[in-house]
Amino acid sequence: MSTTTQTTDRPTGTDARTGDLRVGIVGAGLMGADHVKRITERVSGAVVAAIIEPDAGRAAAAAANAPGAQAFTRIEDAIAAGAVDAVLIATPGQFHEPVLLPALAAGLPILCEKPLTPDSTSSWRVLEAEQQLDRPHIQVGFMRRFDAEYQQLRALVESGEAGELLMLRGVHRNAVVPDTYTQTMLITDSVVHEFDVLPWVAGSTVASVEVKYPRRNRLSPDHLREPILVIIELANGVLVDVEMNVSVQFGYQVATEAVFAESIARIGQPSGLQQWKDGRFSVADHTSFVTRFAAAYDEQVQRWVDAVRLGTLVDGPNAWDGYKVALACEAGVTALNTDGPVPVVVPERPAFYA
Ligand code: ISE
Repeated sequence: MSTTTQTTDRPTGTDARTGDLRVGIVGAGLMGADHVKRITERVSGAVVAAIIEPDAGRAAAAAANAPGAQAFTRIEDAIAAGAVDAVLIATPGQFHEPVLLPALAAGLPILCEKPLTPDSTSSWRVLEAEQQLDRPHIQVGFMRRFDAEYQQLRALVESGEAGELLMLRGVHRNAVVPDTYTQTMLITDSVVHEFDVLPWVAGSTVASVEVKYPRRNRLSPDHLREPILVIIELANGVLVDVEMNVSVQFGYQVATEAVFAESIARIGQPSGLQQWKDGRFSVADHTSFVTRFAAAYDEQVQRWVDAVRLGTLVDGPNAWDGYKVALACEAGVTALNTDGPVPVVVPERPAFYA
C-alpha cells in the first residue's frame, strides 16, 4: 500500500490505465475488509484504490488484499488527492454522516452500508445534501434485496399467482453478539434489515411497530433483554412478525414464511450439505451473515459498480429508502419501551427520488 498522493488528468469515473472504477473503502472492520476482498477478487470493472481507516492495524490488514491501494485516515484527504471515483462506506452507522456529506459535496457516487444514518433527523440532512446534486448518488447497502430467494418471493407477491399476501412471518437469529451490541441495536443494527426488505417484498411501507417480550434467554448478555417479537403493520394491511434473537448459540438464520390466500411460501431454509450419519440427518447451516448473504453482497456491489460506470449511479435502495427505514427504526426503538404499536409517519417523498 502506498501513502503517496497525486493528482492526474485522467478521465473522470475510472482508472486512466485500466478503465476500472477506483473505489475508496471507508472503514476496514468486518464488512469493510470483506468488501475489499470482494472488489479485488470477484467484482469486475472496479479496483480498491484507497482504504480510508484511522486504525493502522486494520488498514494494513485490509490493504494486504488490495494491491496498490493508497491509505488515508480521512475521507477529505482521499478526495483532495483525487484518489477515488466512488466511495463504499462500511463504518458503523454513527460515522456515516461525516463521510456522506464530504463525499456528496465532491459529487462522488456512494454505496453506504446500512443504516443510512442512525436517526431520521441526520438522514434528512443527508437527503437535503444529496438534493443539491443533479440526481441520487447514494445507494444504501440493504443487501437482502439482492438475495435470490427474497427476489423470488417478491416476484411471487407481484405475480398474484399465490393469491393475496396476508402475512409475513420472519426469524432473524444470530449465534451471539459482541459486548458492544446494545438493546437499541436489536432494532437499529438487526431489525433494520426487515424494515427495508419486508415492505419491499410486500409492496408497501411500514405503518407501525410494536415490540413484545417473551421469556428472556438466560444465555443473553446481561445487558440485553431478548429475544424480542417485533410486530410490523404495513400500510397495505399485511401483518409482519419477526423473532429477533441474538443469542441462539448455534448459528445464523434469516428466514421468512409468507402466508398467501392460496399458498404458503418459505425462504431462507438451510440448503447446504446434507448428511446421513449415525442414524441422524444433518444439513450444513450458516454461522454468520458474511457467508449467509455472500452471494447477495457480491450481486449488490457488482450492480452498484455497473450502475456507476453506466452513469445511472444507483441500482437498488436509495437514500429515500434509507430515510424511511430510519423512521421505522425510531418507532422500533420507542416500541422497545412502549405498550402497543408505535405509528410511523412518512412525509411526502421529494420529487428528486421519484
Ligand atoms: C449485523 O450488523 C448485520 O447487519 C446482520 O445482517 C444482522 O443479521 C446482524 O444482526 C447485525 O448485527
